[in-house]
Amino acid sequence: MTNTLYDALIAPHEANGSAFLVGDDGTTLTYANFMKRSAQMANLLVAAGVSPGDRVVVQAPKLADTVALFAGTVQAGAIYLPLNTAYTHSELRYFVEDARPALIVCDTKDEAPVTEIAKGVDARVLTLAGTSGGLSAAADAQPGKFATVPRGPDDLAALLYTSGTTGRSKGAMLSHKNLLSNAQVLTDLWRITSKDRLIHALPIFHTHGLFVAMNTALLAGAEVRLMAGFNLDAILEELPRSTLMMGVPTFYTRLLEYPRFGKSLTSSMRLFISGSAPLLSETHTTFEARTGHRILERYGMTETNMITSNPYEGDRVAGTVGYPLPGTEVKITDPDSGDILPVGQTGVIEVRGDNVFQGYWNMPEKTAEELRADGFFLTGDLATQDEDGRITIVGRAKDLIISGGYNIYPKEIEDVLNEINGVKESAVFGIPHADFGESVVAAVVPQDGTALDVELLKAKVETQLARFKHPRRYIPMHALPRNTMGKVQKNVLRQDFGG
Ligand code: MLC
Ligand code: AMP
Repeated sequence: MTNTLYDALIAPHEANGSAFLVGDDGTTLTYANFMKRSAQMANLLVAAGVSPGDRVVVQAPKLADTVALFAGTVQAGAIYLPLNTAYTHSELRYFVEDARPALIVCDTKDEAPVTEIAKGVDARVLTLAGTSGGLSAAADAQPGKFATVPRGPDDLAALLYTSGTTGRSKGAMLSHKNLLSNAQVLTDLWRITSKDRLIHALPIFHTHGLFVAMNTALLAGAEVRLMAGFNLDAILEELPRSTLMMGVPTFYTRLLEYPRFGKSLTSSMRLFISGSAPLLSETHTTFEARTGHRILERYGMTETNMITSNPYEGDRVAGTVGYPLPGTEVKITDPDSGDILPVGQTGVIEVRGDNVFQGYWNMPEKTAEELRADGFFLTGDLATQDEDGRITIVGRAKDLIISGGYNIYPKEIEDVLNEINGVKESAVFGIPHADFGESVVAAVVPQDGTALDVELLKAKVETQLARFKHPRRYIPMHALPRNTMGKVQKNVLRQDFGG
């Protein structure tokens, strides 16, 4: 019996004694032992009552066992649902109530509130406690073999939540084929092999760190230096014995701030890849001048996996995201009519292919709005395409802020602010930020006759939204700038306060 993703990513490593995951403490997990760990996790999931098709929510630290939990979930035929560790309990409650998982895996420190949330949907809770206790210790006691649950290409492997411009987060349903086809294309395009050693400093609850980085490494049998998070010193130390790095633009601007970062530290490196947010041309050029490496920029989305990439061998042009990936169709269309636009004109990127998701969990109407009947998905990103097919992103049709590679939807923050006593209305927007690319600012209009209590706003926001979404500045205003149609002019706010 087959399990599309497991058979391609994990099963081939049964006799592979090479290093797969190398942790911060130097602990190395070989591929063969990772495969065994996956089986132990799968056995544990079944023992915890997880059946094929069930959702497994994971809001846990970045450890080798968290990666094994992903593999074990796939092997057990269940659906992996990773969540940002920065999400508050209020945010977690929404995801849990929407996805109704059979099991929630969380950090030990969150056990009590998570158990409370889990009660509402009858889910079990297990803690991932690192080297001792919790799920890891329980997995040790499980057999290292598991009868892999059959799953076909169209079965779901993962559910990744992504915020929306108009309301609450939507769960993007990703099938085995969506994930595998993209990993295969990228491994091939970027020439990833078992000789590679990847510096992995990205979180593993998003497409970038989990699928783009981890699935390609698994497919190629590459070594992964698994870092708990972005740690400049650790990266500088690992560069001379590594070949590959994937990061958001913030990674590269931070590396460039280190004066000794240059050719000698990066001489063993084969490839630096950037994505999830626009890489400034200036960063690309400075990076090349300092290291001799041209960063390879690619573009993607949670719903679509990767869509385009600059070439491995051809010209990696700063400020562009390259060409549609093999097997992925891209068209640039008029946002109103949906007609394909002539070369060079700005329109919305639409994408179709095996990489494109199956729709939003429990949201058929939202799915129909964004995923056309002919299979094209509307990304909401604005771009132009050259005569030779190269794509340049020029903006976004969606009201979205990208800070350090995290997507922040202003609407979600405005909804929280507008609910607060004394607030008449608010407008949240992004302004340029040297480290994160963009940072969050809130313009707030108090109710008539009241003064704005910024401390109250901060306190309310804190209980409801993850820290990275918090406005870094609150601007009291008498009224928001509006156009003749009554629409808030965020471009005016960005202009006035972005300096
Ligand atoms: C952390 N903080 C942020 C932030 N990350 N604030 C705004 N934006 C961010 N991205 C805040 C913390 O809350 C804290 O606030 C302070 O900054 C320092 O926290 P930290 O944990 O020390 O930060 P650091 O570890 O340096 O993290 C920064 C980062 C991280 C850039 C390394 O955010 C990161 O790993 N980003 C990658 C996101 C990613 O993987 N995106 C891919 C999405 S998939 P305070 O005030 O309490 O000190 C996708 C599709 C695709 O987009 O194409 O890939
Ligand atoms: P997410 O919803 O987290 O998957 O983020 C996807 C969004 O990130 C895309 O719709 C783009 O707006 C943005 N994005 C990803 N890669 C790039 C890139 N290389 N350049 C510009 N924007 C990007």
